[in-house]
Amino acid sequence: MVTNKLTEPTRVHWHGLIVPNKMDGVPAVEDSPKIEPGKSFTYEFTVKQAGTFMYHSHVNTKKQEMMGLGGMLVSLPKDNGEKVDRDYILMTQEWKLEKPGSKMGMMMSPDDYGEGEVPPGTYEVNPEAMMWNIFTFNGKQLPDTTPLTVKKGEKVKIRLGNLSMESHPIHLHGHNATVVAKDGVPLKKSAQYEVNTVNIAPGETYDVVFTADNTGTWPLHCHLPHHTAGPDGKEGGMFTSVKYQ
Ligand SMILES: [Cu+2]
Repeated sequence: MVTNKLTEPTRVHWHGLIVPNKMDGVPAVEDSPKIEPGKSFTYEFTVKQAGTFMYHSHVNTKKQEMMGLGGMLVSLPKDNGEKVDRDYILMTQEWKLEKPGSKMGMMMSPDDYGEGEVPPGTYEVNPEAMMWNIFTFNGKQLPDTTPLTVKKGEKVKIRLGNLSMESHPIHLHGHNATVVAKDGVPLKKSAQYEVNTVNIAPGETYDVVFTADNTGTWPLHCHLPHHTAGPDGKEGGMFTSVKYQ
């Protein structure tokens, strides 16, 4: 059941899941009711797919989705599928935090904080932005992202998803990983391929699997330099690490 505590209608879309039309959550074009403020709606459907999916608002998306109304959704087969030792999720998002007193607009003004320039504090998220100054994995930026811990010899899965406005080429140091699924669809063995960078377009999910065979602490980050800008020229933003215990 979803209860709408916003001041405007909303609806949840189950991104990548094949559900009855009424449950799909796009009231502008489907027979799929809006949830009005203060009202609730119970979604009912049978999940027949196993894999990595997402969910997000599909009403006034440029505001609601871009202010964070979304997340990732994993469905496991009854036998839990192919065994891995670690199963991690990384979801990419972008935000524009407003400098107090600045005039909110879609674009950056010279007075705005740029990437890596937002001092610690509490800010309004600009709901209309088309340019961003904070880039996050699971809602956190370096140094507050949580390293993905592994032990030597383990098989590690990372489920990558993108609910932002831009593509993010996610790059892993020290290992190659095999892309085993895209958009919740398992790839046949003959279609799987090895990478150390996977470019995730908005709306895509990728499952990659690698063997932890190279001890150390290895960066895992977006390869767009402006998305990993931190204060004083340090690394920040969409940046975490694979850390051997
Ligand atoms: Cu990026």
